[in-house]
This record gives sequence, C-alpha cells and structure tokens, in this order.
Amino acid sequence: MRMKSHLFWPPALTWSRYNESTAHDFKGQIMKPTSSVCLPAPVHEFKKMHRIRISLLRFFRRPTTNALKHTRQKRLPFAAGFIFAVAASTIACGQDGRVSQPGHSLELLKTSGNKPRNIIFILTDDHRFDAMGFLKAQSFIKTPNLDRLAKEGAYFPNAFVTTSLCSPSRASILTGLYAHKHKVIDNQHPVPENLVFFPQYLQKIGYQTALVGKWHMGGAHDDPQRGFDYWVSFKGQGSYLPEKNGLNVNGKHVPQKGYITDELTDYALDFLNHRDKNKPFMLYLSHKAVHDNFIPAERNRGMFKNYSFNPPLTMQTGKLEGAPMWLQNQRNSWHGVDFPYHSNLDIGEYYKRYAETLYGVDESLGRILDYLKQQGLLESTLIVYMGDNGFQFGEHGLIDKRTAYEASMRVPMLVYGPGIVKPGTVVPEVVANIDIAPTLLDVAGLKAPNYMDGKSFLPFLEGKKQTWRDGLLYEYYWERNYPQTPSMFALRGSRYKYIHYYGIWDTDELYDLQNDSLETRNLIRNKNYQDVVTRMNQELFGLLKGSQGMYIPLNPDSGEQSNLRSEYGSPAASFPSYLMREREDSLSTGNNK
Ligand SMILES: [Ca+2]
Repeated sequence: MRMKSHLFWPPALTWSRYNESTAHDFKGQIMKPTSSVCLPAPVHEFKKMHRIRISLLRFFRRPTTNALKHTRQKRLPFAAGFIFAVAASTIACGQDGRVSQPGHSLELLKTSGNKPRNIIFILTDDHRFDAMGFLKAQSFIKTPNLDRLAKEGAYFPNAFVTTSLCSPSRASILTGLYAHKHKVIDNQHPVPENLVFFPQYLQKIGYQTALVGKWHMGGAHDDPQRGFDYWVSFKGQGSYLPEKNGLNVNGKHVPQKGYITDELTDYALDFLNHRDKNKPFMLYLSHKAVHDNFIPAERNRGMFKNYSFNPPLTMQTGKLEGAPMWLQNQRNSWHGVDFPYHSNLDIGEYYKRYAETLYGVDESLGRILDYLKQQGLLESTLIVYMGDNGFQFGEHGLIDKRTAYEASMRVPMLVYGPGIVKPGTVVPEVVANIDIAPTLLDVAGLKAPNYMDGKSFLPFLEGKKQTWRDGLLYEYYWERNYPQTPSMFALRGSRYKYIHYYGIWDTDELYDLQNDSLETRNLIRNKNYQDVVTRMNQELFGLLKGSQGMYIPLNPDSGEQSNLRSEYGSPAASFPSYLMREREDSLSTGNNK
C-alpha cells in the first residue's frame, strides 16, 4: 500500500493557491499578492508539513519483511491516528482563514434547538453610532423605524468595528476575521479567493441568499460573488442618482433609474417576492447611503434646514489634554475640521445633509418591515441593522473615520426578532463586525467554524449569559493616500481604551471611558494608570500574536495623496514638553547619544 502523498499535502495546495492568487486593484490592474499581511506564516507551515510528509513516506516505504510487517501492523493504528492528526492539523491550518476552501469544507455542525430563520442583514455606510432619533444626539435627527427596532427589539450600545474603513469592515462582516487575517486592509485590496463568506455556509443548508447593494472590495468591479443566489450591485461607491448601466443585476448591467436607496429597496423586495417560499432566505441589503458626498432623496432635501447642529465639545481647540501630535496636525488636513476635504465645508450643514440622507434609509427599513408584516414573516425573520464604520463630525477636530476614537470605531447595531428578542433588550457587551458571521450562522442553526475571530452574540439576544471578550482588538494600517492617520492598534475594553501607534514618533493614548466618555484626557503618562497601560499593552499584543497579527503590510503606491494643509488653519503641533531636554541635561542622562 502506497499513500498518495499529495492527498496529505494541502499546504502545498495552500502555497500554490497563495502564489497563484492575483487580484485587480481599483483601477483594474493586476496586483501581486506580495503586500499581504501574513507572508511568512505559509513558509513556516510549508516547512513543518514537509517534515511530516517525509516521516509518513519513510514509514510506508520500508521493506516488507515479516518482522517489519508485524511492526507495521502494530503501528497502523498509531499511523491512522497520526494521519488523522495531520489531516486535522491541516484543517486547523485552514482555519486561520487564509486557506479555507469554498466548496470543500462548507458543512458546519448544527446547533441543537435553533431552526433556520429568515435573516435580513441591513448594512449602512458610515452611519455613526448615535445618529438615531431615540438617542437624541442632535435634536432634529429623525429615524422612526430604527427607533422601532430599538424599542421592540435589541439595542447594542457598545457595537464596534475592528477597522473603521469601508472595505476592511465589510470583509470582516462576511468572514468573521480581523483585517490582518482577511487581508483587505484598505479600500483597494481584494478579498482573497480562498476565503469563505458566511452566506456560502447558509446556501449549503438550503438558504436562498441575496446581496443587494454595495460590495466595494477589490476595486471597481460589480461582478456577482460566491455565496449569493441573487445579486444586485454597483462598482465602487456607486451613485446616489440615476446612472446609465449603473447596476449589475445577476451579471447583467442595467440602468440605475432612480435614487439609490429606493431602488435597492425595490430590488430587495423583488428578491423576497420571487423567492421559493419553501426555503429560508438571507437578504444582505447593503446601502450606499450614508457615505459622503451625502445626497438625500429629493423628497427629503432640506427637511432639517431650519435646525441647528450642536457641535461636539472636542471640535474646539484646547479641549484635549496630552493629545498626540499627529492628531493636532490632522486638524488642519483633508480629514480635519480646519481644512475638511481641502475645502471650506460647513460641518453643521454637512451633518444635516447626512441626517436627510439617513432618513431615506430609515424609510427603506419601514418598507421592509411593512412587507414582512403583510407577508406574515415578522415572526420568522431576524433583522440585524448595523453601520460598516462610524463617522466623525468634528470630534477631536476631525471628520471622517479611520481613527480608534469612539465616533470612528463605534457603530449603530439593532436586532429585531419577535420570538427571539424581548422588546427593549439592551446588550451592554462589546460586540463587533467580526461577530456578525458567527451570530447569523447561529441564527441559522449552525455552529460557527473555529477559525473565525468573532463569536455569536445570539445567546445575549435570548437572555442567556456566556463568557465574553474583555477587550476588542482594533487595527488600522497607514494609507499613503491619507498620510495624516498613522498605523494604530488599540484595545477597547468596557472601561478603558488603549491606543498604540506604530511607525510614528509620538505618544500613545489611554482613556477612562467611564469618567471621560469624550476621550479628552490622555492618561498614558499618568502614574496612577501605569498598571492599566501595562496590562492592556500585554493583552493587545497577546491578541495580535494569537491571531497572526504581528505583520504590517506594505502597499504599493496607488492614486493621489490628499496631503495638503491650509495656510489659514491651525499650526503644527509642538513637540511634547515631557520629551524636551536642555542640552546639558541630555548629555548628563545619556539621552542624546
Ligand atoms: Ca464605510
């Protein structure tokens, strides 16, 4: 008996796939995968598995003397166990998310007691955590249908994303993985072909699946993707207004005839209307709204024009203690309030347009809820609503996202599911985009695969307790196009937030969120908090080391840089005084060698 070695050689397949994978960037050019995050890991696995393979081959190629036959018979059970262990190890290797193979391992264990439910996942773009009527963050903001979800379902006040940027967050939602594992570390990297999207698992057990709306991973394509039976999408960011050949409907380009939020809702209802009613469904409705440049539906334009925007405290200068230099400098940049998008944009007016655009999303939700009610589907459907990342409207002197501050990394999350969720439920745990895939698989009665970084929060919705994370890992990788925000790794706990910067001569940050929810006093050098800093630093690096997160990607140049400063904006930051020395002091302490 000779073993066919290639049967036990998935790492070679892995390596081969790794090298063969090519992808298109946002301009449609071929990118080599050399900018990947985890390049050394497959080499290591390759060598390890090679040694194992040699051992196996030696075992089965020995001469077949009687004595050896006897020995081999004795060894066979061990060999079988060994082979099983190798196979299991191989699968485990696959479970780091880099080598999962669609169509090969899509069968998951079923959880007892959970019947497959219909699922509607609604994702909005750049919807910040507090832009919902019931939270009253601004007096005028109006979202009656979102308010209804919170009132009749569950509200997650501590929902976050692990990277506050469109494509990385979307890839985390679909795969349950951190950005450094799924490798979509910016808005240009494509999703590696060997990753599994959670809807693929749902298809395997008979769900009908649909994606309607924004995809935006891997550049300007809108091609149907694995895991979805029904597909409506657009290239890149899409368009709020009608666009010739603007939509890809199941592989065919058709005009976008109307306002995007309304039209996507029409398609979503079309999918629901024409589905096989004997099967469960999963609708992934991914709105273009409320990404900038905000354009509300014509009927909603100007609806908040007579109201005043209440600017956040930290939009003013002089409100931050111990802020890093990069933050002070960013105030006068593309992503700062002194020179927003290199213009004289009025942040208050900008917010009002945002709220008007968001109102169209709320109307869409109302249409979906009405449809479910008409069809008698409210009781059998679970709706999850969330934003793909937050958005700063002046907090810390910034606009937009990317940072680890609350307005950037925090998102709205609501779950509505009569029969599962008690009305008025509030789940205080720190949940995130990486938890969506495990949770929706759980809703479908499937146990999430071990390789996922997230965990199902369904038990919380059912009123049960479970062990949960103490702190959430956050990561952002510097983009040359927006050089004002550095690479950062953070740990967001229920009380403290620790932010660690990399590749920049600056200070880290620690905030006590319980006593300083606006993150105004950086405690990183406060002697009373050094134990917290040390503990959180160790936890942060523990999480990174435990998830192959110790590699920082290098990206090729692509596109223009938004790197200008206004002559009339705030000045550059002063170097922190605690690092300043007189020359004599420096010489005596040896700090200036
Ligand atoms: Ca976004």
